[in-house]
Amino acid sequence: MHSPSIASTHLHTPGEHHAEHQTGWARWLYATNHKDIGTLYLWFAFAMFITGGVMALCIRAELFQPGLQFWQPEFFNQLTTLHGIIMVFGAIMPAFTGLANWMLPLMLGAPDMAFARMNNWSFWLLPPAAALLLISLFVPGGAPAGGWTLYPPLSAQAGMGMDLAIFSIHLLGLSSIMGSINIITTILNMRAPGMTLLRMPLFAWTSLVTAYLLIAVAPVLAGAVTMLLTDRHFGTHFFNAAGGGDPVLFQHIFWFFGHPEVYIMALPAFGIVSQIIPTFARKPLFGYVSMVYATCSIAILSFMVWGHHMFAVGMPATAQLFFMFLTMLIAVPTGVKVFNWIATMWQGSMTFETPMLFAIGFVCLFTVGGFSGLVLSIAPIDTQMQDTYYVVAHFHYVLVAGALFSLFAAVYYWLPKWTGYMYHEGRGKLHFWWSMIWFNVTFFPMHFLGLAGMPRRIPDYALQFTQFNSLATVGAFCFGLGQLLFLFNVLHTIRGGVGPAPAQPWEGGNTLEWEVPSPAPHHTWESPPDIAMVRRGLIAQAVYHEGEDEA
Ligand code: HEM
Ligand SMILES: [Cu+2]
Repeated sequence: MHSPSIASTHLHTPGEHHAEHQTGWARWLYATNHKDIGTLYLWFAFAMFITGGVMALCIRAELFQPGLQFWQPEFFNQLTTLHGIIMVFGAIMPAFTGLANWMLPLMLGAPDMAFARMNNWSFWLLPPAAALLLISLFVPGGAPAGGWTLYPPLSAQAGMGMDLAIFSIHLLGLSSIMGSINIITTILNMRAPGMTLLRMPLFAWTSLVTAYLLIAVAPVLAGAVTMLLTDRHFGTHFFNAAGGGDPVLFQHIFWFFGHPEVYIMALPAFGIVSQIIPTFARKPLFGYVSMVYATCSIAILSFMVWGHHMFAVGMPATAQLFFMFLTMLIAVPTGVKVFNWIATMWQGSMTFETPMLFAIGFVCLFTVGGFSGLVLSIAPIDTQMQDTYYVVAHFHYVLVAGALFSLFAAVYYWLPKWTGYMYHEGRGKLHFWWSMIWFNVTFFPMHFLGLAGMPRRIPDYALQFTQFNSLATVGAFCFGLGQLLFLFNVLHTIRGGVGPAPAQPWEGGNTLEWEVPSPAPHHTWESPPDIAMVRRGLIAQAVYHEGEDEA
């Protein structure tokens, strides 16, 4: 990809050119190329997904039968806590950042992320953070066991594993903030000429809004855990009632972070699905601008609903009503999105390759999770359901069927671009159907368990909950096994798959990443794509009307 303008737009010292051709470990340690860093993020996230997944299976193994079979209750609580923290901060969030790194410059026509060296730091903070979390298993007192929400007084009294977790969260927060600065700057400053904000691919929009959310709330979490740290070691009493503090204050601060956090895991998924459905429906995304507004409305509303996690701590009825109605209001922009996805498919020439299957699976199952969320938002119902398995069912429909399925969709969608090879379609579909079936076998019964009153975060339970628990455990082990097929599919593709992929393997994809060869060369868009190319894609996305002037 050499063009005469390189010398003028791209100031290289000769030494830097050498750095770009580094191989072996140095290539990854000193990586500044957005594609290499994206790859690092994605593999890290996958390793964490397996780690957190093994913990989930340890939990489910214990819950196969009533009574204690495998773990002491203390260790069971460490398992649930670490599983939650690792999945949220180690698997889902880094995977989305990895995708943003890989795809944003390609989709926007930029040569790289705005701050390539900071990008390297954003990634390399993650492995030490993960190490701190895992080391906590081996210190006196063990890993944190107060749940991923780290509520005091449990978290205030825990052993030094909690301190390791707090430092780990500090590192993860730093990484997220740097990653977000990079994403925002890249999107705002490095788009190809002709691509105005309201003509960007939707994945860029959701990445932008997500990055703003992260910059707003990562410091809030950092503050909460720092206050916890000073309570534990430096004699403050923020959350200690005996010293005039209030444990409920922690909940307010935590959930002011925590609720936007769930959208940090959901919005990028919306963006991915909004790329994939138009491609395989061979139709432009229905209601592009309303999708952008819905994304922004969801982000803004997400700051005003944290109290729905605290209905049961005791709050005035007026506050309950406030949080209840605002929570329900989020169903409106979310409904707009679901409507638009369906309208995009409506009368489209659909085909059902693996990415499309995962995307449609996402829409169906995320809607189930959305409805159970709506149920929980009703304050008088939530006082019954709080801390039962209904909640566990709800958020796994949103996080596994939502975030994780959209990630699978994204991997299959862009794998040809990343590796230069096509994956095996039959095995991709097998991975989808296997995951779809066993996911539901695992988590659907949890609704019934919750409605029947089974509490979450317990290693043992009353006899009447046995059948549904055994079923859920069988489902979880089968689901877990199926993910080995995913790993196999990816490795098989990297090693040649079923053959070389063309630049544009999908008939209906119009965004800029399909204009570069497969695999995407190490350097792309060293000079921006020409305006005709940008416009061609935009017209196909129907966000550009011919005759409009370039702004
Ligand atoms: C797909 C396989 C998975 C299985 C079988 C699974 C299973 C479980 C189980 C059994 C619990 C404990 C519930 C309790 O006792 O309270 C749990 C908690 C949790 N899971 Fe998962 N999970 C899976 C994936 C995920 C993913 C992908 C996420 C993504 C964010 C996630 C996030 C959480 C969170 C936040 C908790 C709460 C932890 C806590 O209570 O502190 N899980 N999961
Ligand atoms: Cu919430």
